[in-house]
Amino acid sequence: MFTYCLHSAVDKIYQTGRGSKGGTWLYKCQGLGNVEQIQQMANSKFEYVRKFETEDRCLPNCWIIVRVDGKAFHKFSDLHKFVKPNDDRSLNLMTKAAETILQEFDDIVLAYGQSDEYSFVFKKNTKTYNRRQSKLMTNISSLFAASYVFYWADFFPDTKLQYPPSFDARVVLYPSDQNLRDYLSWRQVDCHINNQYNTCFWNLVQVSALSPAEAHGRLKGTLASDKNELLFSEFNINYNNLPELYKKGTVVIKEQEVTSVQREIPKTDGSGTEEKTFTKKRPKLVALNVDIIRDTFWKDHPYILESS
Ligand SMILES: Nc1nc2c(ncn2[C@@H]2O[C@H](COP(=O)(O)OP(=O)(O)OP(=O)(O)O)[C@@H](O)[C@H]2O)c(=O)[nH]1
Ligand SMILES: [Mg+2]
Repeated sequence: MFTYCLHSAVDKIYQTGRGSKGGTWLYKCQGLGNVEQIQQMANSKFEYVRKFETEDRCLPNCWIIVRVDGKAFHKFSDLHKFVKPNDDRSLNLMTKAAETILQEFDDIVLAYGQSDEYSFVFKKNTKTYNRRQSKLMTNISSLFAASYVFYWADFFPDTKLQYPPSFDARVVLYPSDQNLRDYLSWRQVDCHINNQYNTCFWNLVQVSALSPAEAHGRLKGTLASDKNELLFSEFNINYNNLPELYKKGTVVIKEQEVTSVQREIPKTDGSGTEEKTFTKKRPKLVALNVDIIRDTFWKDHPYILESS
């Protein structure tokens, strides 16, 4: 509105700078010829309200993690008849949405997802959005939700989307590489624990026809080994043979893809052209269902922790 009034007040105004929210406004006027007058108008008596905005820049030199999580997905998954306890369509759609985020943000070096959540790791010294938390998390959660909807029909061709899903987001900072690895280990252990419990629970309900309360009662106080034993003895399921996608979740990384191209270039002595081979490196997204707790993954992909 303000911009509109200002525009109508002068013959011609060019705006430069970073935009209305927090940036410097610079008006170059033609016609009116009075820059000071325009600056006075820009610094209106309402301008002070901007000072109420809080500084939310992430600490320097820390890994920045943005984690998105589906809102009330217990309801969303029921309504859309997700396979219990793991629906490949949903898990793969989540990864597709995550890949959209990795493509959009160059400084994200890794993403890890399971169930209805995905964590995105920005390199330690990223300058993306000037490290502003609110910018990072709102842009990621909105793009994630938009992508989830955008690609829905590719993964659920026979299921109509009943309502727009949404995802919350939070930012967490980790100062050390070990903290970052422990965070990712925590999420992967969570994936395994939930998967083990849910596999037992839904077999008790769907195969043994226990009520949900009875199934909960049956699993109360059991250890991991008890659950594996239950799966094997009652349902002939060897937990270790379940898909890695269910047990480990998905880690998406950017690997350098090296491609070679042949080009005709002029010879240095000017006598025509010659064919030369050039190599090009570009990041390629790779989704893996592997252990990210042990050292092997980090040794195989050293550039992740080396990125700064
Ligand atoms: N059947 C099925 N359900 C899933 C799958 N992935 C996620 N869910 C559901 O999504 C829920 C995710 O858990 P939470 O994020 O803790 O719970 P929520 O209902 O999303 O609630 P808030 O995140 O607090 O809004 C699970 O408990 C399941 O009900 C899947 O592959 N199959
Ligand atoms: Mg959720």
